[in-house]
Amino acid sequence: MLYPRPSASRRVTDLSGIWAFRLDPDEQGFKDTWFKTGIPKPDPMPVPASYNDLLRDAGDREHIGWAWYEKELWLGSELRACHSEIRFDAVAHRAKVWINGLLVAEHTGGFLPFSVNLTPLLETLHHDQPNRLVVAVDNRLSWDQLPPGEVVELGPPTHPEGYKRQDYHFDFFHFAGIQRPVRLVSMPVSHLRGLRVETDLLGDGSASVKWYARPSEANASITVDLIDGDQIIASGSGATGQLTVKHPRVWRPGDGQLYTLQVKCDSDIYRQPIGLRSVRVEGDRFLINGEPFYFRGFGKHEDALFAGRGLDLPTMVKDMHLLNWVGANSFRTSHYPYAEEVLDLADREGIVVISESPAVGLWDHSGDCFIEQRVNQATLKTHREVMTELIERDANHPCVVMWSVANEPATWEAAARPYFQDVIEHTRCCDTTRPVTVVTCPHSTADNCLVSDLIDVVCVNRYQGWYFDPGRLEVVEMQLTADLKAMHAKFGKPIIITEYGADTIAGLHQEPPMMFSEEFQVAFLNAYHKVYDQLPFVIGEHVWNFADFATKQGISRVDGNKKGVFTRDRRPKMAAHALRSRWIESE
Ligand code: GCB
Repeated sequence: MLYPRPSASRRVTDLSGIWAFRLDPDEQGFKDTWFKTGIPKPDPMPVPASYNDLLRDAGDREHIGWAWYEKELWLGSELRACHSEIRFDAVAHRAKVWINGLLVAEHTGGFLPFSVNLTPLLETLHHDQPNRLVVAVDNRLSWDQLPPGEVVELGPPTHPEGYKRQDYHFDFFHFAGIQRPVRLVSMPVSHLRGLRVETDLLGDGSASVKWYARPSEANASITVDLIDGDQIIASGSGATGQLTVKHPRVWRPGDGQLYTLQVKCDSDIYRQPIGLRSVRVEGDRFLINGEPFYFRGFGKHEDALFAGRGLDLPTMVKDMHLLNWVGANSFRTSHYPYAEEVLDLADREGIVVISESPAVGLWDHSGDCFIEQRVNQATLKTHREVMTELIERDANHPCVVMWSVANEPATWEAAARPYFQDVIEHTRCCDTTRPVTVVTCPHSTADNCLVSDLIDVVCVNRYQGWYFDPGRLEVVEMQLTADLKAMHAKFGKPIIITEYGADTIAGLHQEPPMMFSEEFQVAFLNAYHKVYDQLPFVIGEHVWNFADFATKQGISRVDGNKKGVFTRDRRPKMAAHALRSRWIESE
C-alpha cells in the first residue's frame, strides 16, 4: 500500500489530534450503538498514541477488549470529483471503522496499514456538516494473529467473577490504540495504486532501476521520470520498465543518497524516494554495493514515554541522532514493522534496517507451540498475508536490506519446519531482491534448529552470562565460541548476533562488576566482542536493546526491560560510551 505522499495531484489531510475516547470492557458500545450515537462521556485521547499510559487507573492500563475513538470529519464537496481514502497507518490490534453509523472497514493486525475507500460512500457523506468517524479497537490477541496471544478466563474462588487475563509470550508491553497517523488522502479517479521499485548496480558502474506500477484503471497511461534534485535524468513509460543511470550517486550505509522516481498515471503523480544500491549474500559475506557490510547496532522498540508504541516524532529523530552518535550503522525493527516515517528517516540517514514481521512469541512454556491449538494453519495464513503486506509496504526503502520472518520461534519442533519452509518460500516470492532470515533463540542450537538451513543469514540471540550462567562472564568466551562455530559448521552461512545484552540500572555502579551495574553491562559486551572479533563468519552485532523499554509486569522486570544502552528517556549508560569507542574506531 502506497505511503500517502502529497504531490501536485494528491492532497493529504492529517487527522491527528485529540479524539474522543472510551474503554469498553463490557462491549456496551455495540449494544448502545455508539458508532451511530457517538461515545457518551468520552475522555480526550491523542491520535497517534497508545492509550495505555494516558489513562488514570492501573486496571485501565491493562485493559482487555474494546476501546472506542471518535472524531468529527469534515469533507468538502470536491471529494465527488476524485478518489478519496482514509488511511490508517496502524491500529493495534483489531479495528472496526464506521462513518455516520455505517460499518466501512474491519482490519486485523496492529502494525500494518489499511484504508477506507470513500468513493462508494459518497451518497452517505455530509458536506455541509461534520461526519461522525468512529473507530472501535480491540487489543485481544489469539493464536491466529501475529503476534499471537490468548485471553484466559478466570473466576472464583481465586479471582472475581468474569476476571480475564491476556497471556502472550513476548517481552514488551502490549500497547494498543490508534498508534500511527490517520490521514485523508485524495487523488484523481484514475490513479496509481501500487509501485515496486528494484535497483541494482551493474558491473560497468551504472545502476538499473526497474519499476512495476499498478494503476487503478487497466488502460491508464504511465510515464516515469527519475529525478535527481530537481533535474530529470532518465525517463520511461509503461506499467513496467527499466532505467539506467550511468554515474549513479549510490545509496550506501552512512550516506543515504536518494533520487525521486516520479510516476505519472494519467493525471495522478506519485513521487517515490529511491536509493540506488545492491544487496547480496555471498559465502560468509553480506555485500551492500558489492562491499562487505558488518552490522553494528541494536534491536530496538517503538517505545516512548507517554506515547507508548504511538508514533512519536521527537523520539524517532532523537533515536536517529543517537544511532549516529554511538556509531551504529543498522538496527532491526524488533519485533514488528515500524512506522513508515522511521524507514523514511533511515533511508535519508543511510541507516541499514533488518525489517521484522510481528511473528514474535511463537513458542510456549507449557509445551509444543506448532500444534493445532496454537500456531496452526490459520496462523500460517495470517503469516503469509503479513509478509505480503509488509513487503508491499516497505520494499521500496533502500534502507531495508533483509526480511526477518520471525523472532525466536520454537525452531526445534518438527512442525516448525514445514511452517517456515512455507513462509520463507512465500517471502522469497514476494521479494526476489533481498535475503531472508529467521531470528532464533538461545535454545535453538546447531543440534536442534530445523529452520536455519532455509535462510540466507543465520541470526541468533545469545544470553550466556545473563540468562545462562548468570554473572559468570568467564564462561562466555568458551561457550559462545563453541556455539557459533557449531552453527557455522552446520549451516554454512554468515552469522549476525541479533541480541546480546544485560539488564542495567542506570546509575548503579560496582567494582568488581556485578549483574545490573553499568560496569557489568560494559564487561558483558566486551566479553562478547572478544569472541566476535575472532570469528570471520560473524558479520554483525546488534546489542539488545537500544533503550530501556516497557514490558508487562512480572518478577523479572523492574519498571520494564533495562537492557537498554540508553535509558527510556534516552540518556546514555556507560555501555553507550564503550560501544561508541568500539564502533567509531572501527569506521
Ligand atoms: C529475547 C527476546 C526479546 C527480549 C529479550 C530479553 O530473547 O527476543 O524480545 O526482550 O530476550 O531481554 O529477555
